[in-house]
This record gives sequence, C-alpha cells and structure tokens, in this order.
Amino acid sequence: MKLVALAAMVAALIVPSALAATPTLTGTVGPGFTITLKQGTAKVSKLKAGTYVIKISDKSNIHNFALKGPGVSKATSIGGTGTKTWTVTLKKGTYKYVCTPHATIMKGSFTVS
Ligand SMILES: [Cu+2]
Repeated sequence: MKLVALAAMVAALIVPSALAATPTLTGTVGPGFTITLKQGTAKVSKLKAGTYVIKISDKSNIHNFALKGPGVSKATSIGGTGTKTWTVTLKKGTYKYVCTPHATIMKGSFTVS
C-alpha cells in the first residue's frame, strides 16, 4: 500500500517537470551591435512548431530584441536592459528577430516547420 502511495506521489511530481521541459532558447542583444538567438550553443535556424521559452538578455540601452512572426510580436524596450522570459507558441512559417533601431544590420531569422 505504501508503495502505491509513493508511486502516486512520484507521478504527481513527474507531470509538472514534464511541462517544465519546454525547450528553451536564449536571445541576446548587445552590448555591441550584435543580436543572436541560440538553442544551447547553436544558432537557431530551424525549429519544430510548438511552445518555447525564450530567455532574452538585453545588454544595452541603445538596442532591443524584437521577435516577429506568425502569431508572435514581442520586443524588449530600447532604453531598458536586463532579462525577460517570453513563452511563445511558434507556428509554421518564418520568424525574424531584429534590434528595432538597427534592423538593417542587427537581424536574424529562422524557419518553423
Ligand atoms: Cu541596436
């Protein structure tokens, strides 16, 4: 009987941790004129559709990190710095990320299938 109770407790603990296993991406902008989006150490170029947690590190008060694509339009403030965590649902299509004031030189994109 005790084992059954223990198994139920373990199952209750496992379910939330499975939800917490949402893939995490890291977006970084600044301090120089650079903007990147990585999964681990790899630059993001292709992703599967689904829910992702994106941790943004905005390291400059002259840059921002803006992400746009199907169903998503998010940006950090230009004058602000610090970290932000976005939970986004990515759909099939092309997503672009830019620093809004320097979008011609600070940009990247990836496709979702
Ligand atoms: Cu910029």
